[in-house]
Amino acid sequence: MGVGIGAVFSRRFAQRSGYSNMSNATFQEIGAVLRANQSFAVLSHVRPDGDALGSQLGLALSLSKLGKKVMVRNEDGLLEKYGFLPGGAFLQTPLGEPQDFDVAVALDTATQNRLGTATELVRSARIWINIDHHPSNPGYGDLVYIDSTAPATGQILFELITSQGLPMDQAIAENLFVAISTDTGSFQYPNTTARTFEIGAELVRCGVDVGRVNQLLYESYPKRRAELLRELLGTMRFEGHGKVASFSLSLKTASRLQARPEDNEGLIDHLRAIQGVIVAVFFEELPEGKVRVSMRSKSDAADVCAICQKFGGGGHKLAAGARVRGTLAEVEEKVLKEICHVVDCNS
Ligand SMILES: [Mn+2]
Repeated sequence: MGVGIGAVFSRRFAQRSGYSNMSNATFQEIGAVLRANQSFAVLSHVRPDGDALGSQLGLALSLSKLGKKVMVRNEDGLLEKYGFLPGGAFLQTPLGEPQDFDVAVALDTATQNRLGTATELVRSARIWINIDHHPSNPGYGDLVYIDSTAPATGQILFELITSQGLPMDQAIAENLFVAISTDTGSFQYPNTTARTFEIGAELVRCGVDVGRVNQLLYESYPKRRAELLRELLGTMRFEGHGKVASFSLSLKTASRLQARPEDNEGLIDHLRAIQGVIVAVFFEELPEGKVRVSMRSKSDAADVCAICQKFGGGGHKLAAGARVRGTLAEVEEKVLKEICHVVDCNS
C-alpha cells in the first residue's frame, strides 16, 4: 500500500497535539487507504442534512463498487425527505453488534462528539479518516482532509473520487449533487464557486436529472412543514433596526404539529431572504433543557461561527449553530444580545 503505517501514526499524534489544518493528508494518501483496506464504517453527524447523507451514500456506493464491505451509520438514519437517494438501503439496515473495521470515515462532522451514537457500532478501526469543510473542525483522526473553502463535503468527495479514479456512476453522482445543492442553497450561497458549477456540470454529465432531483428536494415537502412555517412566522421578531431577524419553535408547538426535526431544514432562509436582515436566527427548544440555535449571516462582517463558538457551538462564517442550556426565553435574550453586540444594531 502507498501509505506506510508509520506515516499514519505520526499523523495521528500530530493531530492530537491540538493543531489542525496544518497537515491535510493528500487525496493520494486517502485513496491508497481506501483501496488497500476491506471493511469501512462511513459515519456522519447527528441531525444529518443533505450534505451529510449525500456524502455518506455517495462514498459508500463508490466503496462497495470497489468490492469493499461498507457500513453506513448516523444517529438518525435516512430522513424521510431524503428517501429517494440511491443507496438509501445502507441506512435502513437494522443495527447489529459493534464490529471491528479496517477504516472508519467521518464525513461533514466538525467534532467527534457530533457523531453521536453512530460511533457505538464501531468497536475498533485501525485508521480514522476525517473529511470535512467546517473551519472549526479541530482535525481529529489519522488521515484528515479539511477544506473550509469547499461549500460542501460532497464537493471534496467529488474531487477525491475523480482524482483517485474511484468508481463514479449515476447513483453516486446523484448523491454528490444533492450534497452540494443542499449546502449551497441550490448553488446560490456565496460559498458557490466556479468550481462548484463545473462539478455540477460533471455530475449532470454522469446522469443526474436536475429537474427530477430538484423537484424531489425542493418541491416535495410534507404539508406539516408549511404549517410549521406558518407557526414560526407568527413568532418572528426583529432587532437592531431590522438587521437581526429571528423566530422560535417551542416543544409544545412542535408536538402539536407533529413536526420532525428535518422539517426545519431551510426554513431559516425565509428570514435571511428579508431585505436589510444581516443575521437570521432560529431558536428550537430541545427536550433536555437546551435550545438549538441556528444562525445565518449575509455579511462577512457578521461572523456567526464566532458568535456560536461563544456558546459552545461552531460551523461556518455564514452558517453556524450551537446548543445552549436554558429556557427558550433565556437563550433568546442572551443570544440576541450577543448578536447585536457584533452587528452594529444602533444605526
Ligand atoms: Mn456540509
